[in-house]
Amino acid sequence: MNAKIKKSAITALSVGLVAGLTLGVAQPANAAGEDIVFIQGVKGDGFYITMDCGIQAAAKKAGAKVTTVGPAKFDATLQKPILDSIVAKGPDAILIAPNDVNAMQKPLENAAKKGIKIVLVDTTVKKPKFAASAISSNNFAGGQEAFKAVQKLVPGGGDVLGIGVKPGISTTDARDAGFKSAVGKSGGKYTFIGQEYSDNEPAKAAQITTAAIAANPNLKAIFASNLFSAQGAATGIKQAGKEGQIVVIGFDAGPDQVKALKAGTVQALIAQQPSTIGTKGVEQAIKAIKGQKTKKKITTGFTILTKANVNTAAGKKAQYLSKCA
Ligand code: T6T
Repeated sequence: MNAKIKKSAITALSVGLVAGLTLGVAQPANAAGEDIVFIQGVKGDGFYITMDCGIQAAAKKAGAKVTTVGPAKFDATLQKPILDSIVAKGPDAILIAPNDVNAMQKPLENAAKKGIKIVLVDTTVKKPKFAASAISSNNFAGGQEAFKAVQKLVPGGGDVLGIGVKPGISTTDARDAGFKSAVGKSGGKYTFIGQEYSDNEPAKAAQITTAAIAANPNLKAIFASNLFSAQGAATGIKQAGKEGQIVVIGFDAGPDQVKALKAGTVQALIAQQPSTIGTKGVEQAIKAIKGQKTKKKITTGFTILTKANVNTAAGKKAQYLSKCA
């Protein structure tokens, strides 16, 4: 029995006693279906938009209601008050992509203590034990994949640079670590010249890119570990006139990134499966609400998009949406 049904059962009990009536079966307050809230990592991001499409489709199928909210920036100081206000309303479950591994730990733990089922979608926190389920890509492996793409595209070796988002985001930190570790194990042909952070601002990623190109004549490849960083890296490459000479591998496959791939500014995109993450998130949340066994950890896959497969059926299916179909 979830917290809301418990609440309504108590209400029914007290109303029945006061009125001196025979008690019937208590109806849950949410008789129309489970009441779930999806808190995105950030609003307006093709990754979370696509995830929301999967969430809404799964909710419709299950007869549940999902309300979607999110902070204007990928920033825990903006996401925490949103979480607090949602928790105060007492939904049955929350699907959330926490903005920071530390800052969102306690607020989420407290929400779970109140009986709200928590499902982590995409990002996680330091100790996710309280969560009914955590669903994400294997982000470390994604970073390693990115380096494999570099090896194929630049077999002669050279300097490579990482552009992440900011320390404390589980996903991008893991991708950055996976990439760096793969460079380290590659036998010395490639030099990792540093990890930069875009703060999720394409303009900052562009600036980092042009500055790195100016300072490193042997720069051969850039790994940009999320959508906005990759978008900015592509802009920087264009501004420096280095299309095709410096390889860019971007994580995610938003419409803008796909355009850059087709134009030859970016050479490979690692597309995640946000819609599947969302669908599975709803499924696990409903199981948790019903008191059924959940899967503590679910890992979803990738599609590596290049010019060669971007227009195939599989390539098209892997691309993110700017709105639900
Ligand atoms: O890469 C995705 C997501 O997986 C990550 O946690 C944050 O950035 C994105 O939303 C893309 O912008």
